[in-house]
Amino acid sequence: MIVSFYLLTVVDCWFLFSEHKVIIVGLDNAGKTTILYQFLMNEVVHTSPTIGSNVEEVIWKNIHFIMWDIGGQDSLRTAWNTYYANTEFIILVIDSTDRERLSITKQELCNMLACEDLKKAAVLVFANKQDLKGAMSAAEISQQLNLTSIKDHGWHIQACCALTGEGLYQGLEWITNHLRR
Ligand SMILES: Nc1nc2c(ncn2[C@@H]2O[C@H](COP(=O)(O)OP(=O)(O)OP(=O)(O)O)[C@@H](O)[C@H]2O)c(=O)[nH]1
Ligand SMILES: [Mg+2]
Repeated sequence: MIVSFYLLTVVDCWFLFSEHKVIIVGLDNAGKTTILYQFLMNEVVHTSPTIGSNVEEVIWKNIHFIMWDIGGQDSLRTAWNTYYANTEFIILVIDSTDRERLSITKQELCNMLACEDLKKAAVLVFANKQDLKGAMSAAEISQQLNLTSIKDHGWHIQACCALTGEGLYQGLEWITNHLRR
């Protein structure tokens, strides 16, 4: 009886005992590196454009995430797929003031979701830079990206500001709830 209860608890909490791979993608200047280091250190770091990637272990509520922040410049995007294997979550970061390039993000998202390696990955979209005048709302971005058409992946969109940290942990909360399902 006690053994089966223990086993049940372990099975229920499997996600606490493993590492979860997260890739942070999005166009250059979206705020990916800023978000990664907010998660790691709770502070805003000075960033320069990422060439290649940064990887950090982020522990939140006893859950271990291995987060890969991948450079978003045009010339680097063709290499994104080298990071896809074993990814559980895609964090797609958007500069909510960058209306002109939202269609490029839409195409990149579409390409990612068609990849076999990301078949089981769920998507968290961060509508970042909500502090800036003229930022698109999460609802507007959701509509532009046609997120409701995504049927074969879990997805969620969260408005945030990486400079203050507002919204970031609500996003992580969605990820952890998704793991518990
Ligand atoms: N106002 C404002 N600025 C932000 C926010 N998040 C990030 N930034 C700024 O946006 C700029 C780019 O941020 P990064 O985190 O370097 O962007 P990135 O997505 O990693 O860019 P690449 O490495 O080139 O792909 C920096 O000057 C950040 O301080 C935000 O929420 N609000
Ligand atoms: Mg960066």
